[in-house]
Amino acid sequence: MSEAATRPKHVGSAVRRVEDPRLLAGQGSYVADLFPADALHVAFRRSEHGHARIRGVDAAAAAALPGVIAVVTAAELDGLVRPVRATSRMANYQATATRPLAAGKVRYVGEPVVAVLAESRYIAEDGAELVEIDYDPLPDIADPEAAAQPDAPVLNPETSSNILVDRSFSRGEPEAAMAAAPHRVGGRFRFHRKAPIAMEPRACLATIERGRGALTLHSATQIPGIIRDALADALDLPGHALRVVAPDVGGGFGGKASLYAEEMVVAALARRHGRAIGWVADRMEDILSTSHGFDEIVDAELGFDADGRLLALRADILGDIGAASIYPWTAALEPVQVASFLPGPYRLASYRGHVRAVATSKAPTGPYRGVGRPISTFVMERLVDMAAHRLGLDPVELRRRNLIKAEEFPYKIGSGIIWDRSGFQECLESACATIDYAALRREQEVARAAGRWIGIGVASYAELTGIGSRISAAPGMPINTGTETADISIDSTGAVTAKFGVASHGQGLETTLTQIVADELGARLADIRIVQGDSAAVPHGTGTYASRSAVLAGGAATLSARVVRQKLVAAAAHLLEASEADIEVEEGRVRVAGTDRELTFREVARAVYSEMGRFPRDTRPDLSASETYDPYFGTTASATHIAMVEIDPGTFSVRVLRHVVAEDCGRLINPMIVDGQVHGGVAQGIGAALLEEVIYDERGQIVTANLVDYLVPTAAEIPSLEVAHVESELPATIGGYRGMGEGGTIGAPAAIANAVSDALAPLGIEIAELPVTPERLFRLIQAARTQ
Ligand code: MCN
Ligand code: SMO
Repeated sequence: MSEAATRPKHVGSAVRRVEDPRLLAGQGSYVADLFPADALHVAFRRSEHGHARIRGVDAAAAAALPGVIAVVTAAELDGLVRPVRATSRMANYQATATRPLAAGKVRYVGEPVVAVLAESRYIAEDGAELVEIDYDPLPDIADPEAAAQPDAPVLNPETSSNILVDRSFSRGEPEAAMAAAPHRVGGRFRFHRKAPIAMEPRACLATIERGRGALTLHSATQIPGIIRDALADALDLPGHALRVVAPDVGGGFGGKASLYAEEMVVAALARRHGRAIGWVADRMEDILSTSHGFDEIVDAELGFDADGRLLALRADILGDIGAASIYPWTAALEPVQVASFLPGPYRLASYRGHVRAVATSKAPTGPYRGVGRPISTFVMERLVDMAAHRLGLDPVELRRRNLIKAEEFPYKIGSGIIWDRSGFQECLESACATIDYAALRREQEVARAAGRWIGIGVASYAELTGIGSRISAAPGMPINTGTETADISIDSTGAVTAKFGVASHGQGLETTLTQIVADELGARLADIRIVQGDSAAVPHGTGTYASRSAVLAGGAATLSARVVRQKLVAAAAHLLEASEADIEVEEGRVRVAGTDRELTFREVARAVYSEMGRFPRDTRPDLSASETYDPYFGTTASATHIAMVEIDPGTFSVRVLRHVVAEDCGRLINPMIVDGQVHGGVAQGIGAALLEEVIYDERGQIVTANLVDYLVPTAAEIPSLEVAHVESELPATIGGYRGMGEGGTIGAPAAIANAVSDALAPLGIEIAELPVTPERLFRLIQAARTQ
């Protein structure tokens, strides 16, 4: 290990975010800021039907509108852009195509059908309204359970049924162990669909380079590398003629982590017209057409003995994945993760999980912060609490008995996932200490005696982060997401540029990657520039999602910086006539240890690049490196959340009074950024627990397509959060980092569901459906009272 890695100077400290002076002063560049004055604008005419055949499109009135350049249907795009397919080697998987525009039929409200190209956004929108589409309504396929029936009408013509994925996991003796278990708890759990509401809606802008004809797509995306590779296929272009840039991006939360039809249309039309063409979603179309998250029905049962030892777990998961597979993740992404992570951080020998992903006439689901794990954690943590309740044990004590202990790692759970050493027990104890659990329970007693509905909820979880090629490549996805590359160089002015394929959209990666490069290279923070979000930065890179960037980009940064440092040391040793072992590098200077003989990076760089005579011809150095990191399996992050809630007996609204998170993300690169990530994640988890729900009616009409009907939490709903960090044992990843960007959203819904159940324990109510809105609570309480 290098000296810098053992004595980090910047890593571990709350370095102020280097991107903030730009972003907070309104100097950021988002896609909508980049439109050249002569850019053409696209507006989409979207389906108003959940499921219908397109009989015909009458574009005459739209085309006649002054300023409209073209009205484009699927047929016109045929030779210009090919559909792409999220392929997979999974058994029982039916692939569907991602098409630029609906062809033949529409499958959900909001699906793009016609693109109108015009001189301005206003004209494009007016034109889109003038398009007449003749529809022939088809049978409703909005209800997931009905859509899963063998005789249900089929939504996607290329599939034989609506079941796009059907998969089972089994380990141990699930049936026998369950039958023999002295106690069982179970139920039917429902987690409703969410929309990832980023501050900036989706947007993209294609420009054509004069002369060469190369295409650059600026997109509000998390995955510029994946979009580049997908569009290279769809448009049949070599990578050097197609660049995808994610400029400043105002949040994504998973909603910007897939390829979208609009990107295909905008790129294809820019090529056809040889002009800059762009599109910016408004809030309503963003809610209609950006991938939704979650949406599962889980029937689950947990078997355990009188000591509270967990023995067997069984679950049937039906994931409503919406109209089709999303590219490149497939329909398996969300529901299969529910099944994969359901056994959680517990010692549990027998598991059987069965998961089906069913297509319905709703917007496709895709990644959403936590992916599957907020649901698996909700279900498992509810079951664990129900078991504690059954045995009259404290929920913390039951967890303490079953959480995997330090000496039991690595531990393979029922779905085959292997947990490496992580602080499961330590997080539980740390959360209890931070919130003073015993005192909190006493406080609850007093409040209960006074008639208040106060509850305390605990939730523990584990997640796999920084996933490497072993897992990402296994199901045969179209693109490897398990590696990242860092290209680092010191230029002839001594400045450091570090280029990455990851794409920060709120995580502060410019800052944290700067910290790592500064430490490993011995450079000053101010000398380093991070280039990210650009497909041209490195030959292969994908982007930022799946809590991977600290591990993968941080690891690659470390590897490359170490090589550059070694080259710098070798060059400086030669210039200073010293041995390499005596050279120190710190704060942008190289020095012979214990002397005042030193050179700045600039002086070394000048010698290396311009004063050629100072080095023998055959040993002339360079000061750059491009290394790739593959963490192979990835590493386990874990946490325990404890929430205290109060239910208003008049309005049935739930207020979160306290929320503590104790988490293990290995070595912290920047504690302030990590805390901020936890805060944001918990806020989204509170939204999922109490407020947010995309609702479609039985005809597939969306009834929550604006921020009046779709409720996101505001500062008023979020308590002041308390976060504790546990560094159990550093994982084997380079740098010892574990990912954590999603964790807040994974733990919070379960903790709150347990807290609400605890508050209502005197009424015998167990929460099995989220969000637990005032209306749902009212009905549950009414039913309990009339029993
Ligand atoms: N970090 C750290 N020390 C660690 C681990 C992480 O300082 N031990 C820092 C990282 O350097 C990075 C941040 O914490 O600055 C998150 O790191 P990581 O866990 O690697 O996650 P990613 O950077 O890959 O971000 C993806 C993750 C996901 S999947 C979603 S969804 C999500 C999230 O990040 N969406 C977000 N956080 C978000 N934050 C904002 N503001 N906006 C979003 O859309
Ligand atoms: S849902 Mo995060 O972009 O993996």
